[in-house]
Amino acid sequence: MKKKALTIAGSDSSAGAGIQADLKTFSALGIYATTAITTLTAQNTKTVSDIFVVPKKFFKNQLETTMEDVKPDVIKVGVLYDDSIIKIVKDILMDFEKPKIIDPVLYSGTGVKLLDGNSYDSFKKNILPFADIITPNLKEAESLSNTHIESDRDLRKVASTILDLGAKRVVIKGGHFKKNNKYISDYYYSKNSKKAYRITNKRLPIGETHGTGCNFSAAMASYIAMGHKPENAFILANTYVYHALKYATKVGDGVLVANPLYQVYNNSQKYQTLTELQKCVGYLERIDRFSSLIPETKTNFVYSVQDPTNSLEIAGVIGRMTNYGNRIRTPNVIGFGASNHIANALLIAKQFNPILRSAINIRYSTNSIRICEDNFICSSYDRRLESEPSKKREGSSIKWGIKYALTKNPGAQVVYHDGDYGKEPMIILLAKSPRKILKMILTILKSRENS
Ligand code: PXL
Repeated sequence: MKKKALTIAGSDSSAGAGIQADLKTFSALGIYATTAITTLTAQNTKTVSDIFVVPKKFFKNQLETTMEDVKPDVIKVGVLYDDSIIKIVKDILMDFEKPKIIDPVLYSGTGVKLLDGNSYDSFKKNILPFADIITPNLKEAESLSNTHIESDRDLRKVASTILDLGAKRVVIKGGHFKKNNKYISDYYYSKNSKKAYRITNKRLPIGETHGTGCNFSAAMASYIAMGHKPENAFILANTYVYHALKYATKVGDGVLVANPLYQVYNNSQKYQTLTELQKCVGYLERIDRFSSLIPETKTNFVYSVQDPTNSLEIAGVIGRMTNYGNRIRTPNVIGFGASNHIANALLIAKQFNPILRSAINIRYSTNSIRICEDNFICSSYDRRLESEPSKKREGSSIKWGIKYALTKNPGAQVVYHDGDYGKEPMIILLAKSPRKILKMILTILKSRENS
């Protein structure tokens, strides 16, 4: 049965943090999440302009009605805002025997108070002791322990104060340490085992972000619900958030927001890309006389994810397609990063025409060129014009050539060159999808039949 979580937290109308971030993370990690909303915030990536605390009676009703039917495997607690909410949550935590992850949210990423100053003591007394894991950032750890943190040497003492207040484990997120540092560490301390762990990542050059803490604690809660040990959940959640931050997005004029759905989108797009290319390679194998279009240096056929950052995000045929009598043979294995040349050609072409996602190289002949010129937008380059240093750089000729040809004609669907000393001439077809490439190939073969 699917694992379930309950998140007790505030709504962030800009959807980078709070309930909205929690739902994205729980869903991305395959956990069904229910919600009990403590506060509604009116906010954007620059500020929180208003906060509405959900009336006590209604808040309680959300919790009771939801939990009576949908029984969570883990509870995650975020913004509580004031004592009226704290008391109700305390009663729920007291009776809940499964893991409880507490994110002691005191301020928004933009610096606005999310726990009323008069309610700190109540939070420490009524909520903190129920934490199986509590996840403060440096500022929150300072407030909870009444200790100023100067360097990471202070952390053990701070952690032990927080553990003495009743939490079983504490994860201190060190993201705000020494702003210029190249690295960021997160620290894990456990009361029972007396063990401590530290994970260090390279600091990403993205400045302040919004929603990181919520995504981290929701990821911890997800991995705990799946049955991971707390120290493993710490490692997994750290990796998860690192990716969410690496692909943080700018949705407004203020801070960036984390992108907890990055891996979901990326994996699903990669799967679609692979299966579609595989299908089209299968069709190509069945096209009569396609073998006559395979050049001496053989063919690669590539399909890229929507916005590839490098050739590893472009699928191709591992080992290239070869002609074999009048048929073709492909190893029939498609993989990301399988092509260097054609993938690089596509990457350059995308700079001129971003809708392009697929490419193939075929044998050069004057007949094929004539057909292409009659049917498609074409451009060409002369390899003899490439500078000597560029020629010497491995793999750079094709990049230079595509750039040259597309500068002349950015809408080109076909780019060709007629070779150089010891270099085979070549035609490259470019299109939105591998299916469009197949159509172009059928056009070329059919026209050759008729000529
Ligand atoms: O990131 C902490 C946080 C939690 N919950 C809500 C928030 C924020 C930060 O802005 O708005 C609702």
